[in-house]
Amino acid sequence: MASIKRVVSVFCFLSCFSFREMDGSVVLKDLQNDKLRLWIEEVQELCEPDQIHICDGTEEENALLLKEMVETKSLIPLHGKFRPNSFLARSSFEDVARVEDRTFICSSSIDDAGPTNNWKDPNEMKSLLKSLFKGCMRGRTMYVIPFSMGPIGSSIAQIGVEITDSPYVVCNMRIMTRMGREALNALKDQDFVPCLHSVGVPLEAGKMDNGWPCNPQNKYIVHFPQTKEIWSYGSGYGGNALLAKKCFALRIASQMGKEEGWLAEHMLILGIENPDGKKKYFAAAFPSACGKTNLAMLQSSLPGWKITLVGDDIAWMKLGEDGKLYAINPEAGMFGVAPGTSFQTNPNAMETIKSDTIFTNVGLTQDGDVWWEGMDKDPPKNCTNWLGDMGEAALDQKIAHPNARYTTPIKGCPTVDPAFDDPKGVPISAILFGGRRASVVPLVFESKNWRHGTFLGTIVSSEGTAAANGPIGKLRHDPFAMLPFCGYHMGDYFSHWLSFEKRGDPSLLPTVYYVNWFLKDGSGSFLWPGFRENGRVLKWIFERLDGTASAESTPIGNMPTPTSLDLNDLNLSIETVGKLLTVDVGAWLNEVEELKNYYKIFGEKFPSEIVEELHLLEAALVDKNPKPTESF
Ligand code: TSX
Ligand code: MN
Repeated sequence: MASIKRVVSVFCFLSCFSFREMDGSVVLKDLQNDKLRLWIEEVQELCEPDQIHICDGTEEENALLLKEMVETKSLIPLHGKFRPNSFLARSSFEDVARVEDRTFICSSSIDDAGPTNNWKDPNEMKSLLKSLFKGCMRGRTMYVIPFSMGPIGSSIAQIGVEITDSPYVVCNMRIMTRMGREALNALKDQDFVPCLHSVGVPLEAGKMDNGWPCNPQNKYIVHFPQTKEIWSYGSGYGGNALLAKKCFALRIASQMGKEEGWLAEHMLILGIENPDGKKKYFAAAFPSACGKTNLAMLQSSLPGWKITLVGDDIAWMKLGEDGKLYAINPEAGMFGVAPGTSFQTNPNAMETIKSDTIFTNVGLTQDGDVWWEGMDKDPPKNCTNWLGDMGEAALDQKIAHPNARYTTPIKGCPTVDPAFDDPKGVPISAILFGGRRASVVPLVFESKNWRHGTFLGTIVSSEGTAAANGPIGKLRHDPFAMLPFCGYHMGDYFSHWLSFEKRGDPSLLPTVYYVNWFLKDGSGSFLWPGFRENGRVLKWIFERLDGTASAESTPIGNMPTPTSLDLNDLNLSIETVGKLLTVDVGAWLNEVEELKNYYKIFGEKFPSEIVEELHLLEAALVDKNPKPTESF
């Protein structure tokens, strides 16, 4: 049932058009939640929209919004034969990615935001935002989107409500979250996280919009961790506008987790079943451009080993009554990077995005299909690029923007895990950290205990590629892959992780592993085939947890013995295997110095336990070092 409702008495085509379908729709006076009703009224008064639409999440509502966006040229419908129920959006060239320098954590004290966040005084920021938002929705519809992060009714789930003036945001939020009447019903009189968003472009009477309104000079992505509010202005793109994702599910939720004793993490969740039908769940955190989404949807090369998808980006984890750590994926969709996605790198993603997908900033083929770099060899003839140009004008330009995206329902993935909707969540047996390292970090090693595992989270770092993470080859630290996403001081975040050792029986906590698919030989070739073959590393981890795979203790942790890691049919030379599974003591001693230096940025709040772990590592390395380095 479409839920278009005129709250303000302004004549409007949209509300008139759908009048007959309004009977069952959600209207303001129906809202049981006082905070929600008052907040909507407050925002209406501030933003002065022409009308209000409370979203019910139905097919009909979605179809109506999509139809409208096609009519206003905000969306291009793709060819029904190749991509049924799928659309292409082209953003402004000035609005193509998250904007970290315009992202703020407004805790009352600067010390609560820490050295890795931009901080502004919450009162000053609030008044600045109020002046920006004043009248910002004139000429537009204000959409109210109730959503649940996680299976509705789960004790780990949370409710949020996003108010936005972007119909693109509504349709994306419908894929990314459990959105609409069900979430509203679950809210009852409980608290929720208010997420206010505007593209920051009031529409003058009689004026038509361009396809992607935004306000590039005035972008603000603002979080109030104490009061659990999000205000976002000026951008319509991804993490800046779909406020349920990075803003709520990571920045605000990390603060909630600290207060309430749980974890909101930038992690995929996968299920892994061995040939005997025994099943475990792993969570994994990687910095960008390490193939996290590819791992989440992996098809293992090993016969009988089945990997299933619970989540590709975010995990919320809480201790269960049995003392184990349970995870839910708070999201319902994937907002994945399109370039590089192919039937070779991620066949399950390619299957998932065959229908019911919104593409943003990819190329458009002559026959109404999508294309991006890395999908196959050459672009089809006369392919329109992400800016809408073709031929002469498009020379020198990539077909797809490097940060082009697909928004697609997780349920459309052929390997979605049966427990995806389970309100209990899934018990996590292993947590994997990793990064892109051409040297130093071996293929896989195992932590000795929770504290050492937490230390491994703090040392996560990745080398820049042409596509991401700054200068090519330069090491960028990204502890827990949470650097841009922790809503409070990262020193306190490390302490919060350490605290789990004391919250219950530490032997029931997941075991932490560190992996690196990106080791290179002297000539710059990758030593490990990666992709489907990573299933072999997952198998070793699985069997370590079961006590059936052996390991050798090293200064950095436990590593596979040569025969415990299944390398059958890989044809790797003994030399290559040696390089993949060696601890380069000298290189690790340099790494220790690098870490000592890096840790300085966290100042007073850096936990002494992690310093101790670093010293233990150093001592173990020195013990093994055949030729002491100059510092000794
Ligand atoms: O996603 C990747 N994974 C994880 C897969 C589950 N990528 C792509 C990274 C960019 C997002 C990888 N790239 C992986 C990997 O395991 N490994 C590599 C490096 C690599 C690249 C190409 C080959 C091998 C390794 N190709 C051949 O050897 C033919
Ligand atoms: Mn992410």
